[in-house]
Amino acid sequence: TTAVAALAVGASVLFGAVSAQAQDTKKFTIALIPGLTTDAFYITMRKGAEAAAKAVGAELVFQGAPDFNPVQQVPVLDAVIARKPDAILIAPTDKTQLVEPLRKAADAGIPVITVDTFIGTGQYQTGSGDADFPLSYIASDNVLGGRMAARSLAKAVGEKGKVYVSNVKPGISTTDQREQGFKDEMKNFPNITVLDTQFNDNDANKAASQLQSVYARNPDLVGVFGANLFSALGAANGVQQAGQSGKVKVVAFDAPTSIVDNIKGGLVDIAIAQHPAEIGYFGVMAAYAHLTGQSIPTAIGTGFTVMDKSNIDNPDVAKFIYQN
Ligand code: T6T
Repeated sequence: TTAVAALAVGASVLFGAVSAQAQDTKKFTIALIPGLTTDAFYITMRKGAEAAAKAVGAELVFQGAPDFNPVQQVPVLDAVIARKPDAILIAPTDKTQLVEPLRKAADAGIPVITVDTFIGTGQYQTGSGDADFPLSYIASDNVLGGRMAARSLAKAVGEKGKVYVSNVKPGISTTDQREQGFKDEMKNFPNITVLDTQFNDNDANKAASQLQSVYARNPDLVGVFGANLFSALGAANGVQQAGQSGKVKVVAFDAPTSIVDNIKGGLVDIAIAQHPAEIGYFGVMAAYAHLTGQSIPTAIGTGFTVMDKSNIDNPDVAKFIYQN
């Protein structure tokens, strides 16, 4: 009997090992839904996500809409849920409008992690029950980013004069927080007046014409903060079209190659580059950790690199220019 028992133990150890290995080699499918597909920020995020997926042997599915809005994003999300991936990473395009569509994923047992933007308050797993069901939020500190932009712009304009924020639309967590941080920080500069925010709906052409109208109404305009890639690009183009290159200072959020060209050409003073590849990488790693039974942090903060003429050719800085 002892020999039989030993054999049985041996077999169960063996089977245990086999099933553990089978579990280890299960190929997880992780979906990444960006804010929109044709944005160097999300294209770069995808590269980081793919690197992480490769490292853990997961499959990454990248599916998104052509424009940044909930009307287009929700059907993409529904289609992804129908494919039953093991986890969903998503940059929700609206703090409130994506709550119920994402709850469907959570109710279907699909873990949800938000990257870049958040839903609700962005504080997850608190037991509030409203929009706290995502497991983790992986992103830049956007309030801090807005404060950094304000300090840079204040310095560039000699701490006085009229400035404004070129922004996308209210309801997007990232750009709302950048504007918030910017305005809070500007309270430290009593000689700077922050004019009304101009909302461009993520359309660079609209941002450019808004710059020209604001300038026409305020010929003493000294600066503009472009709160995301398209806002910044459009505002910079508007400054150029108004013939004010170098006179109306531009601080840009995000760092596509076009903004880098504008830094080199003197149109843009500073770009605050996010680290989208880092967001994608840690997003996939967090999903994988959860799927393999590890606990994960409810928030992971990623970095910034501030780019200007003086450092843009430094490889340690240039590696954060967004990819196409
Ligand atoms: O600024 C990024 C992103 O952080 C934001 O949520 C939306 O706009 C960008 O994708 C840039 O276009």
